[in-house]
Amino acid sequence: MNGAESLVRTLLAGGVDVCFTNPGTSEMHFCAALDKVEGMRCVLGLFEGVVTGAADGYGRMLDKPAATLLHTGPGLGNGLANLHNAKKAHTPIINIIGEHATYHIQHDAPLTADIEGIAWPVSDWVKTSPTAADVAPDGAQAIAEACKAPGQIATLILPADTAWNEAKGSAQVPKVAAPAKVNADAIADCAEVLRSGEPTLLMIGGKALRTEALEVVSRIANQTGATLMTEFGTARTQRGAGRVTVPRIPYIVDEALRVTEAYQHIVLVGTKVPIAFFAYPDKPSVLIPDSCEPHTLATTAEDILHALEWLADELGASQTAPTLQTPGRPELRSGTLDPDAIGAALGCFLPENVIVSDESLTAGRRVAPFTVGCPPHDWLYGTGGSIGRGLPEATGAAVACPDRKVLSLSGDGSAMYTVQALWTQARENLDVTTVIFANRSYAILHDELRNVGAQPGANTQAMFNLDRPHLDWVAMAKGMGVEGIRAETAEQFNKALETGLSIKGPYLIEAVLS
Ligand SMILES: Cc1ncc(C[n+]2csc(CCOP(=O)(O)OP(=O)(O)O)c2C)c(N)n1
Repeated sequence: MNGAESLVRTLLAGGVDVCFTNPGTSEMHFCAALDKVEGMRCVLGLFEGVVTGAADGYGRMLDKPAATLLHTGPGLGNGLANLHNAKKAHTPIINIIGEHATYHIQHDAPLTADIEGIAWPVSDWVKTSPTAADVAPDGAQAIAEACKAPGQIATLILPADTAWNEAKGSAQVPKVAAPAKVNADAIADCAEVLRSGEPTLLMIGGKALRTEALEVVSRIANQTGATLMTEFGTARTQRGAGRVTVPRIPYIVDEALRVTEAYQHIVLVGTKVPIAFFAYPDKPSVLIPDSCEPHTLATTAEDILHALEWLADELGASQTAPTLQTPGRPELRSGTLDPDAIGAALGCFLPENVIVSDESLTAGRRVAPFTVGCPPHDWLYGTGGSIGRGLPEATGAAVACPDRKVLSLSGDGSAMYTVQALWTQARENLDVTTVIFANRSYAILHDELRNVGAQPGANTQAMFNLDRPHLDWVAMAKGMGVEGIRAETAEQFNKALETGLSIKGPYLIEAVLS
């Protein structure tokens, strides 16, 4: 068997059976091996940002890595933004990057590039396999690295001759250590703070946002009087009726500061001290007052559930009742189609177990609260601030969870970065309903211009408005094989959403906002 086949066999034996791909010539032996060995589902993305974003969505939902297959430095480069998002989300991913044959690199052919240099900033582990015999053990190591807590990006670079030369066979994945347990000092410190009666904010992120951990967090808060809040960009939050609802810290600096000013302590669980998305003149970067003392219970890489249960035990909170969300759906709206009308419709129709991929930005900030009382579901937010995440992420989540409906909420600006994801959804017949918030602008940038104290002018209007011409989302969806409809009133949107959520397969709604 050649190196490529040894890698495919290693991946499959290691439980990696989905490959989001956009290949080229240097990956041909790997492609051939994917035909020769059965068992890998290969999902084509028509731009590498779709490939890497889909791998992010897949890994967030299954807590296990998919592989990506990308073509040399430029292909990897096209996928960087969503690898950046995935790294911030601690999503496990294995990138396989084709490279020229080892002896060809010296000649500086057109596609020769510093692939390791491109890979490192968005990877936790990078290796170029030197020979065919190394490919399988390196692949096995890549799986182990990706699976290390809290989830890592492993990038394996495969020179073409290491793929076509003779190899020794597949390799076994080394044992991956379980997440480290927190030490007794962290428990004692946080217990003391929470017992003190001094105003304390319990800030949670990462795996603390899964149902079981959330219940323990709520027991602790109810026992001690601490206030609960989540980080702003959460990779995956389990929410809805019967689960614990926790508000997010606001995006706007002044609003966040107003929320945190009352606290003397902040206890951190799977997150860091909250930091402003951007710096602004005369505003702080850190979103807690100087007088507020941080205490870390558990980092993202540590065993968060274990730490919370230990702390609850220490505080005598193990039997305290958690506060669980009561079920409830809002009334449908009529008339003007604004974010509240969209929120009400989502709250009215959201099906049980749906996965919501949210890149709705300015409009979406008002939408999520309408859905807290809906049946249990997962909500995926942006973690890395790089837009063009939503449509690919929804695509990957749908591949990961074929029995669950996926609802993709996206700003029109964000959706245009990786619109090709719709084609993958059509080709794979993925059960994704996409809602485009067509405000026909980069609305957030209008706000940010005011936030930095500048005045709008002709050039900022030209840079921030998506008019001249208007984007025709229904036509674009149709061109990629996805049925779509435009809604301009609340009534039209309500009907379109009900339709989209009731059919199985991709569907797009262009919500033209007033
Ligand atoms: C890769 C990348 N490029 C550019 C930006 C800057 N940026 C942030 S939000 C935004 C516009 C988003 O527009 P849209 O999705 O329509 O949402 P809206 O602001 O209208 O709510 C841009 C260009 C970014 N965050 N990431």
